[in-house]
Amino acid sequence: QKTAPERVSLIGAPTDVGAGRRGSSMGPEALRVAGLHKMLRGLGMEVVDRGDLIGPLNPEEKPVNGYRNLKEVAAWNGLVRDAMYEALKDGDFPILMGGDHCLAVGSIAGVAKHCHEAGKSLSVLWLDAHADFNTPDTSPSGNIHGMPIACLAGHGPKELTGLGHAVPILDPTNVIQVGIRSVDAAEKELVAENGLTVYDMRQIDEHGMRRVMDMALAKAAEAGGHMHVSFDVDFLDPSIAPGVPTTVPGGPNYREAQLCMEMIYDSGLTCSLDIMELNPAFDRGNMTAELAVELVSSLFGEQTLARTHSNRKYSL
Ligand code: NNH
Ligand code: MN
Ligand code: MN
Ligand code: MN
Repeated sequence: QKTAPERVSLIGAPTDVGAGRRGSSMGPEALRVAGLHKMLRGLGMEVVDRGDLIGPLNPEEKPVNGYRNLKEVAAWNGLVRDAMYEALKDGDFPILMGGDHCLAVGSIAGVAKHCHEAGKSLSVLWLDAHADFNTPDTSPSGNIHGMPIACLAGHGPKELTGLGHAVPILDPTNVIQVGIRSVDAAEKELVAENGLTVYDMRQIDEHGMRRVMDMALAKAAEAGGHMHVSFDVDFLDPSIAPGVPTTVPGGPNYREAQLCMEMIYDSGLTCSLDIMELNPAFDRGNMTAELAVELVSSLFGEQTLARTHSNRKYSL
């Protein structure tokens, strides 16, 4: 039976420099208020809240050469990279509390450096409405939260592609996306060319979440080693998760999302997590943060009844 990690480190990155609409800078505190720490402790883990990183304020610039706030995005990502790497070095399971999704570059750069030194391979499970594979040539907005996977795969400004132990930081064929339903026209070609594995909403509709997650986790298991989960809260249907800056209708409902998280736990593959894009300025009360905490509890093994056969072995 897969057990939860012994110690979890929470890392707050209160910034929205990568987004077009402000407010994800309030995400870390909303997750604390929703009881993330208490939930994890209740599941038997030791929890260390490392507090919030302190980076530059949002200058609210217009895009320059296709990038909005690039200097500040790079500074935040350097801080996030170092914090994730340090937590893993201390033997902890790190949870990055974002912050907008541009910070996945630094988060995954820190994880990749750790994996490189430990001789472990790395796969990334990307739960999102968006593919986040834009470059300045394809981005409709210049917002870097739409570009992190492209940057990790080596397509982007050197300030970001160079943040890791190597270029590219991550092999895009080790990225598995679930929940996708908004990809910009020119972004589609890049996603196909770079060999990501993408399970869009149509596949969830046709096969169901169960089958999609079986396939997604089998792919991650094949890569072996360390699986990083990057959870963009806009993955969820806006009817249950309004507190994000860029809602897209037609996302996973409560039950589909919960099954997704339960199956991630069952796989026993996860070694680090991002909870991203939560934006209290668009929330009703704190309902989206509370839902995120509830879903993350499933990812860490909370279940209705003790299951004796829950630890599936995923293979292709
Ligand atoms: N694809 C759009 C863009 O690049 C939106 C990206 N927004 C996100 N991504 N929230 O997760 O501007
Ligand atoms: Mn998204
Ligand atoms: Mn995203
Ligand atoms: Mn988003």
